[in-house]
Order: sequence, then structure tokens, then C-alpha cells
Amino acid sequence: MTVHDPIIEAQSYGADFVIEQRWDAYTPQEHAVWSTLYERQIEVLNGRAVPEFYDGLKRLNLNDGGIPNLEKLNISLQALTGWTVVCVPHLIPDDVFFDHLANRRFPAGRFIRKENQMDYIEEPDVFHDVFGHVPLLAQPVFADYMQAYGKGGQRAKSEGMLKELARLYWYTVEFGLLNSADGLRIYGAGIVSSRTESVFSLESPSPNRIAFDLERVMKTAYRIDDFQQVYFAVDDLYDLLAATQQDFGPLYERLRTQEGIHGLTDIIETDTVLTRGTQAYAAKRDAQRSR
Ligand code: HBI
Ligand code: FE
Repeated sequence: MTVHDPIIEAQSYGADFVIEQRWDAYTPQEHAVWSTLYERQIEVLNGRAVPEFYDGLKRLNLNDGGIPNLEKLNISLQALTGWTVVCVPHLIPDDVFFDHLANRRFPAGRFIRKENQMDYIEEPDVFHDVFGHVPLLAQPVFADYMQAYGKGGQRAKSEGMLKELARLYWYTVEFGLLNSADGLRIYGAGIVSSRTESVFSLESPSPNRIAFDLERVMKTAYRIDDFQQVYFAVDDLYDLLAATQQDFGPLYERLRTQEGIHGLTDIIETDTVLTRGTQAYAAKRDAQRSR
């Protein structure tokens, strides 16, 4: 564990890794960090996030005096889609994570980043997990997608396809864009909880933006230490659910026979390119030149 929080360290947990939130133990400074982050994001996300995200925020009342009390939040969330949020001490093993999702429980970090880490954290904190992920869990279509993903995870594990499935999570749940009639919008939690990437993902000329394709995404590398160099855009949140409702058996068979994966800046023949990135293009050109 990289985060030192005595409230977390004092708690023991079982096989589900669930701990108490101990909402009363958050300090005024910690609540203030939430409120500052919230206000910053509301401003930057205006006109950038999908309307479903804003709708979820409003329904769940996530700016009610600092870090949300999960007991209260769960009453509203459960009534909307049957999901609840549980606290976990840090990153948890894949199979435990999938089991929570398959049962409509979203595991959220308890700790919140410090004032001097507002723009970058290594592990997901309660702001990323609750502000970033939970508003869309109030939408039935996304709620169903996340559950289907959790169930898919259980199968992927037994088929040796965990890496492939993790890429799907990365390029949809964390860094997904939506190609709406009004232009590209953000729905990925890793973007909506980041002030800088909220702007970069839509406005930077650097990354490629490509239409979502399940098999393509499952074969694409990703980076966790910088802005993405490629984003994938669905036309509709229903596309996500539809993608996970097919039988992954034949897909996994195909993936098993293919060697190698696509690099971050690759554009392949079957891609529908929405915007071709300058940096992505330069990187590819340089790679070709040095061959
Ligand atoms: N644990 N707490 C936590 N949060 C995550 O997002 C998470 C995790 N464990 C595993 C995991 N994600 C991955 O399996 C997903 O990226 C697929
Ligand atoms: Fe996340």
C-alpha cells in the first residue's frame, strides 16, 4: 500500500477486501479537497462530459458538503440502478474486483489525495472512484455494462484473457469518449476526474481518436503514466452494453491465434479515424524512417 492512512491501516478485512468508510473520521481539510476538486471539474466538464454524466451527478447530489457519505449515497444509487459503493483499502486483486462488479458493487478507495497532489495520484482515491465512476452507475445502460464486464472478467480469467479484458476497461470505463451529434464528449472516469486530461482528450491535436471496435481495443496497448495517445469513441452508451452481450468465445479464439498487439500510435486498415493525431503521426513516421 502506497497510501498511509491510519484509518485504513487500523482496519482488517476479509476476502472481499471491504472496509468501513468511517466517514466521521475525515478531516475538514480532506472534505475541502473534495469540494475544490468537485468545483474545478464541474467547470471544465461543462460541454465536455456526456449529458448522462451530469444527470448522474445531479441525481446523486455529490457535492453535499465534502466527501460523500457512502451510506447515504447508496440509498439513492441503489434505488436508481441497484448498485452500491463499497470501500476498499487500495487496489484489489482482479478476481475480487470482478466479483464486486458482477454483484453490482463498485469498490472505491477510502483515502483522498493531499492538497499538493491535486492533479496526479498513483492509486485511485475516493474522488476518482466516486466522482469519476459513480455518476454513470446511476444510468441503467452503463450500470448493466459494468455488471456484464464483471461477469466477463470471471470468464476471461479462466480463459487466460485477463489482459485483453483489462484493455477494454481501460479504453471504455476509464478513458472512453462518445461521438455525439454535438461532437466528441467524455464519459471515461479517468478523464472526468482529471482537469488536464479533460481538456487534452478532446482538444489536443496530439492523440488519435478512433471509432470504438471491441476486438481492436482488446488488442491495443495502453499507458498508465501519461495522457493517452489514442482514444476510442462509441456512438452511444448502448454500444458498450451490446459489445459485452455477445459470446466472447469466438472472439477469444481469434485473439489467441494472433500475435502481437497494436502500439499506442498505430492506425490500422480497419480503423475509422475520427481525428488523426499530430504526435501519433510523427511517432509513426519516425519509426518508419528508422527501419
Ligand atoms: N482495484 N480498487 C481497485 N480499483 C480498480 O479500478 C481495480 C482494482 N483491481 C483490479 C482492476 N481495477 C483491474 O482488474 C481493472 O483494470 C480491469
Ligand atoms: Fe478508475
